[in-house]
Amino acid sequence: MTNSESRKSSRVAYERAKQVTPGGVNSAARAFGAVGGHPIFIKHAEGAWLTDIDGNRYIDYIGSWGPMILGHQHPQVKHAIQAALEHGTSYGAPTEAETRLAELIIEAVPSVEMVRLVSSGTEATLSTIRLARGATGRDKIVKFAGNYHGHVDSLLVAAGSAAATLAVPNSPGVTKGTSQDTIVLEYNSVASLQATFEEYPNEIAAVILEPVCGNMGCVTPSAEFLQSLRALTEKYGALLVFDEVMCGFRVDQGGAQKLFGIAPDLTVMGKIVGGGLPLAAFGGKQHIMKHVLPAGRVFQAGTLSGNPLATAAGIATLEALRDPEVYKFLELQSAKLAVGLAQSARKHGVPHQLNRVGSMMTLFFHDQPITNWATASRCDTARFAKFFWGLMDRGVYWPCSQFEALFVSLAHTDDLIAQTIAAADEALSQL
Ligand code: HOZ
Repeated sequence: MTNSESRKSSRVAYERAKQVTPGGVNSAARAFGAVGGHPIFIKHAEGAWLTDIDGNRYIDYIGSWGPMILGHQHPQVKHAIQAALEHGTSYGAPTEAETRLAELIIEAVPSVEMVRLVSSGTEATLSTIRLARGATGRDKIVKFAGNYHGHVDSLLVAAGSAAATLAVPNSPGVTKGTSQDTIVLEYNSVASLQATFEEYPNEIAAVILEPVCGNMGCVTPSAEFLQSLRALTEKYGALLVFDEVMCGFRVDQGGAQKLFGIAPDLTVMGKIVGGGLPLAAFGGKQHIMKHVLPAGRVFQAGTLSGNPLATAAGIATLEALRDPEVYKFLELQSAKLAVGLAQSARKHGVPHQLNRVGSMMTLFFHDQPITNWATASRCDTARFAKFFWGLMDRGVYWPCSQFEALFVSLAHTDDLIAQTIAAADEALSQL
């Protein structure tokens, strides 16, 4: 058992950080803002374990918010980064490794024929939106409440993740002008999608969504919703954009589009594709991607794009993921965890829903199905916070918000899953 006293160095580090960094963190999602207390400061990560600066050890279910699908310090990834480091850290000029990573992405992700590498998911999304508008000559973008696409101004409307957690779904600083062409609909609502296309038949450039949503907790699309998205965008000449930053290479080697058999026009990728280093990508059909500068005229550039260390980590990770056993193992471990969590919640009479796709999942504190932001936002967040600290005290590092998914990695052995279920059982018994 740990407790707040055993996290004293983190508390001191947090107070110090707050003097020089807004809220003491470099990304709002890390602030523990919805669960109270202070974040733990990390010293070391290995396999499925995190060690904080007080020396406490935690089984990690965040995995850097998704990238660490192979576990921390996976030997292949580590060696690839070390080997790349021998040749320098940044050139601002092309390398063959960038082409190799693009080839691996194209090989894995069914709809992607051409790729541009960038440095973060936000950058990939904003470039994709600009491309969709440039390629179609239209302005309007449809997005779904509770979906989060990075901190792109025009998409910070009814946004999920930290925006939902910290109650700023529409951020101050986003002008009316910037967001006036953003239409927000409810996830999984075919009727509102249909009505929107009927209202704006020639104005919608793209519909963007997380095809497995992780940013309002894990929420899955219905088959009807996915089919309507594809059929309606095709009918009205809009582009379908899958934001697979979280679910790409996660729910399947080919992402949600492979799992569900729906081909989007453009795909946004991040997290796993960079193997834990700052790298993201966007890609799609050649005739659309060829609008990107310098092949076309839609501006896109970046000094650190395709950075050699990040590219090496991405290649090593995607190569490891070519082994189909990886996804079988992730499914097995994740199913065990999900069953264990749900059984404990039932045993202790805690109203809950367990949503899961492969190694992404959320235990929601609500008794009704969670299918969109309207239902997710009704969850008992106070109860979640108590559960969260119950797990932390028992050495399990869980997403610090009801509106985030957890991630299982290859390093989550049977033993660790069993320890986690035991910790969750105790925590649930005390709610
Ligand atoms: N996109 C991550 C999961 N919602 C959060 C990462 C962050 O904002 O720091």
